[in-house]
Amino acid sequence: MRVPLAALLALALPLTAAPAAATASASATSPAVSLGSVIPAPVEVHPGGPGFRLTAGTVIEAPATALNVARRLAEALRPATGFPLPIVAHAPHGARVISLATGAVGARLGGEGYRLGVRESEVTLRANGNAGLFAGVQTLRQLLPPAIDASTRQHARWTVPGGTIVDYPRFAYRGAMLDEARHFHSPDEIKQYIDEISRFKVNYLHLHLADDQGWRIQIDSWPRLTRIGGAPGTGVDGVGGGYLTKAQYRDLVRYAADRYITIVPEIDMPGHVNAAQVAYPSLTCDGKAPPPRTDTDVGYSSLCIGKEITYKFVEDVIRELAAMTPGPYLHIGGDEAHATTAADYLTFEQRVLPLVAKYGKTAYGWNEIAAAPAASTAVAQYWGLDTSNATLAAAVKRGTKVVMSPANLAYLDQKYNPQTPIGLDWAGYIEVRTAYDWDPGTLLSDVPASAVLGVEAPLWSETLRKMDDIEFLAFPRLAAIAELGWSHAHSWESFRSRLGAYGPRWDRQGVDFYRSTQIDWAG
Ligand code: TNX
Repeated sequence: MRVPLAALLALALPLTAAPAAATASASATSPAVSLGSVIPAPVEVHPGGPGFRLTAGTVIEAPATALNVARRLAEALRPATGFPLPIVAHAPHGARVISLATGAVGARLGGEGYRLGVRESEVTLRANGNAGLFAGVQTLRQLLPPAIDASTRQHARWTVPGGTIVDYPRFAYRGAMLDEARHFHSPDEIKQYIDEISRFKVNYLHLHLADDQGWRIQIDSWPRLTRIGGAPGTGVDGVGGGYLTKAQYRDLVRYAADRYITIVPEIDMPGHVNAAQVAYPSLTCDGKAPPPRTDTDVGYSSLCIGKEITYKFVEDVIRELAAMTPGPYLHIGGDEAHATTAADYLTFEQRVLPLVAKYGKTAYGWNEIAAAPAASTAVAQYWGLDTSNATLAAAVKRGTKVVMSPANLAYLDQKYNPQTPIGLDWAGYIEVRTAYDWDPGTLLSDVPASAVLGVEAPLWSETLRKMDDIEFLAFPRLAAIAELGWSHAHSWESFRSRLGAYGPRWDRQGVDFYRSTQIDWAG
């Protein structure tokens, strides 16, 4: 095994918070990471003192109540380091330890904040609860060198720079959305996406489960929805198809919860319902089945607002979805209902928004729902291109909360530039800087920051067929949106340099990210 000279020199460097020169001279086998080089940027970073070196003798100490987080940490570090990293309740005296514990660490840290201390002898991670510990684990992972392959593993120095980080989120809601309807992505692909977004402290995954092309979630009381709407060939261009069984959905909910991510299911209505009407022609006004559609038009279908069976259908779906969803939100779409009259739209929303509350959930919908008075207790997801919205602003005065997903800034399905091989471009091109350079709290001039729950990055899947497609459009922009949701400070230059340093991690994880020319990617 030949070790490059630069690597040997880097090994001789002291293990303090990495000075810039150390970073530059470190080879790929032992890059020194600086304490602040974390995405999303932490609130407080205090470098200082000798760092911690992970060795074959390191143990992870955690109480039984934090075992889940300890397992996530061990799972992340064992394959990369080859170290056993046993999880113990009490570290033996003198052991090098990564210690996790929950307790009262201050109201300022809330449910998701954490305090990370790195000394020569130990790493201590403290939080009010496990969600905070998990967030701290994501930070700790980024403070270790990017994982390397097994052939060079033994030469790596698994060091964490010394110092303290105190961190907590700006917004409570930091989401990603995946469209399962236009192209179905398998449970394993969704899990992979969950893993990839959880690294950036995203805490909600919204699944768009039905649209004109297909229906992707089992509903027992209306079985033809998936039998017909989830059949092979129901993806855009007749490609793919499929649906989640209830067991698969519940398994995803658990998998996400183990990573402190809450699933938000969406059934879009009263528009975007062609697949449901193909399966059940009684849901159209004339009772005739429309043709199945696998093109990408929008705004042509509508539930029949005057028919009672419409509300039986909607209530059954909401009841079954609510029963398998422990999270607080149930998304009922409401966008682009161009085939529904404005009066019918109001009638429908006034009746359906309260149904979500009837089954114990907070109603969530695209910002068009704000037109209905019943939306005062709902969350509206803003997807417009403007910097003010009178209808939404009026609803906010009545109590509506807002999640920000402006299509020209936060839509992950939009192309980066005219050459981007996949994606759409109706909202404009979204380069990394465009995705980063805005403020979810102040973008809408007529909506106060106090009404903004957070931010979400939707990924519509008209042009996405495989995992690589998801990754290529999501990364790096998802990291930018996640930072807008988590970090209190905002600096493009800082983000740009941390993102450049992050690139090798995606490379080594095999994540097919977009190498934007706006970023100086580390090798
Ligand atoms: C608009 S944004 C839609 C979706 C499409 C998307 C494509 C929104 C609430 N509706 O139906 O998939 O554009 O970018």
